[in-house]
Amino acid sequence: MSALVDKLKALQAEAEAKLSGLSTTAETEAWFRDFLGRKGALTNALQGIGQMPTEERPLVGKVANEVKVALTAALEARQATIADAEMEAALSAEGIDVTLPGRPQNVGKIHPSNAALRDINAIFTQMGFQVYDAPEVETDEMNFELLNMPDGHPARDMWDTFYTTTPGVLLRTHTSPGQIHAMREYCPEPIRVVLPGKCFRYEDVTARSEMMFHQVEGLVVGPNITFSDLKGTVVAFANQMFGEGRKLRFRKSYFPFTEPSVEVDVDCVLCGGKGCRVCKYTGWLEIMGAGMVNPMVLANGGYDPAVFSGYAFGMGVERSAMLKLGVDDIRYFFSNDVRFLERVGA
Ligand code: 2NM
Repeated sequence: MSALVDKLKALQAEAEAKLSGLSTTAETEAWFRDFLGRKGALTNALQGIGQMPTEERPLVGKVANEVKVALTAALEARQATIADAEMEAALSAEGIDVTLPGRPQNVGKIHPSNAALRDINAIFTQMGFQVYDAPEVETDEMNFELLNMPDGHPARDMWDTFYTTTPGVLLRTHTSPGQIHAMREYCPEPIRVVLPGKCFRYEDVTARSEMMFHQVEGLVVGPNITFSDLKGTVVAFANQMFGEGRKLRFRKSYFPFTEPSVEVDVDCVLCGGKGCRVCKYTGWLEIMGAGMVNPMVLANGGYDPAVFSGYAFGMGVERSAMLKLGVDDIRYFFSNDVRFLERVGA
């Protein structure tokens, strides 16, 4: 065994001992220069190889290479450990833990009233209806008189009304006054309009009635509009809104602005008509009122009732949404409880 081999082994042991005591990247760079660099200890030690007997040279060369490989690997391992430690130290000094998961952003949902309004509007606009926007603050004339309910008409009792301090000005009790606006704007052209929006009624708030709610009314006026048109349109709507294959029932009813008038029922979406708590064991759910527009109302809208006829319908948006979503209390819609939106929002 040559003395040079011993020297190389000793050099390796010394270098490894020093390396394990290092704690900064700068120190490992100095260590590299001292031991493995071009003017380092290893190169230095091999300077004497030229004077060695030829047969000993391969062994020394092999050992020198092994030492170099071992020290290079040890250096890399030490540098990795130090880099980790330096990163840890920097992170804790900054006080930011980049491995913490982000805080989830609350994503909003569409209010179920608005989702139902959009659904209803979409169904009717695809059938050629236009959406007509009308005021929420109205006159007694628009809300009642022109809809065939002069002052003192008993049908006014169907709507307990919010009056303002200005005589003759009120919050609309239905979107029907908007129909007068639409007719007057477009007559004598035929029209197909839907009127979505808020309505206000002075009522005791219960699970079934709020004092503010949304309605969608529809109106079609033309030269040959019949009850068959009304029926076909309502059937098409109900199948899209509540599911294909729905059964409908038209019951005679009364509204001051239509004649004849009907109430429209759909077979209960929950029990399929067998009878359950929601349909009060009748198998039917009431979804809208409708009828042929009273000639007086057509005339008030500017149309000649001898030439024009029309049908109209009206439905409660929250009512429809409750049936669709299985919500049993209308007060959830306007109580601003975010859990309701999370559960049934769209
Ligand atoms: C309903 C039911 C039946 C209706 C009628 C009219 C107008 F102005 F054209 F005559 N607008 N809305 C109507 C008819 C509304 O809601 C339950």
